Amino acid sequence: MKVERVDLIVVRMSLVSPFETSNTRHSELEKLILKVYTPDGTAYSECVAGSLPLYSPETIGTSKDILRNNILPLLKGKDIRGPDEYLKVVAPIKGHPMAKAAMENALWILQAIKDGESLAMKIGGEKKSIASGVSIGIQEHTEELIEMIDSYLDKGYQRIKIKIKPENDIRVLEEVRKHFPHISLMVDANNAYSLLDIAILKVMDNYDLLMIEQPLAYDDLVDHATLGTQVKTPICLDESIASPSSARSAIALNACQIINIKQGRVGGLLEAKKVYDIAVRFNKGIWCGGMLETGIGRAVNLAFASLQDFNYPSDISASARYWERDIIDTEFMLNTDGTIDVPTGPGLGVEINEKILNRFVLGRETILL
Ligand code: OSB
Ligand code: MG
Repeated sequence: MKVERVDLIVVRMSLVSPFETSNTRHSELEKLILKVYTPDGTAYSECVAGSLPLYSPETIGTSKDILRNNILPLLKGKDIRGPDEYLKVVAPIKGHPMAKAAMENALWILQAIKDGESLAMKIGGEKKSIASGVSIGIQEHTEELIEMIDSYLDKGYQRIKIKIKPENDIRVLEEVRKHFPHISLMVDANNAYSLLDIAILKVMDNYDLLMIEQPLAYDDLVDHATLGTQVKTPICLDESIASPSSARSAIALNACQIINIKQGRVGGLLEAKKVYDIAVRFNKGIWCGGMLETGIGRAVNLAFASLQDFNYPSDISASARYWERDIIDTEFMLNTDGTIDVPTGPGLGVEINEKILNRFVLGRETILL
């Protein structure tokens, strides 16, 4: 595949309801979309970086910069045989997994289209549908949270994840468990605690949580390992797993029992498959995380989540949970058994609506290779 041109398109889109975590609150999100041109065809892909470095060090700005000045120049004039070769070509560039993943995803998609296969097939995914969970942001009033949980349970989601932060944790869990004593429930702290909070974290053992996701700092495997000796609730890592090698470190240190794998966070589908393989080999729990992607990125996540050995519900919810208007026309629906079907058409298997996409554009930069 010869990449001849890439458009870096920044869009702003409105969420159906504001999303609050321990460190951000958004009712709109900016997204970086790539349109990649080759002589064989074009493909869209999505970069999962946010506009601010609050989830990881990367941003839309750094991703554009690294793509324009470092990744794309390395592809110039080369016939890249596939994601494997692509990773070797960009290997000298340290870090920036989200920027690398955005381009890698496009190459997978182009390859899948060329071979007339779905992306899921291309990466070896076998599941026809995936177990779906929903991630709910921090709510100002717990009654609202209870109502939201109730309505998501009604729709059939297989597990509920709620965001927590200090002051918004035990009190909330107490209420939620009072209303829903037996549901599959987990929490995500997005780094909001430290080992100084060990007393609070221990109290969370009383709420029969499926897991606690990323309680401590994004780069602190050692403290997560220490925490694991003090609490019974399984620890799941998200932000801390930035690559296959950090997955190996986390496992060697016994820093987690479960890994939330986000292909964008670890540098693309090939790297994500390595994390998956490592986790499977060491009997760790695994599920596919999300970054409030547009339909483009969510189609990639669905393909990834179709790998056989994912053993917890993933953060891949129905389209209706995310955008007022998505930039794909295909709607992902929640089946009554709480699953979502994996697209089967060639490539992403979804229809991108360029008219709608153009309506959301904040800026577009064309790079000719
Ligand atoms: O921490 O898992 C997270 C969304 C954006 C950034 C980080 C996270 C999340 C979510 C939502 O929890 C997952 C989704 O449904 O896309
Ligand atoms: Mg998380």
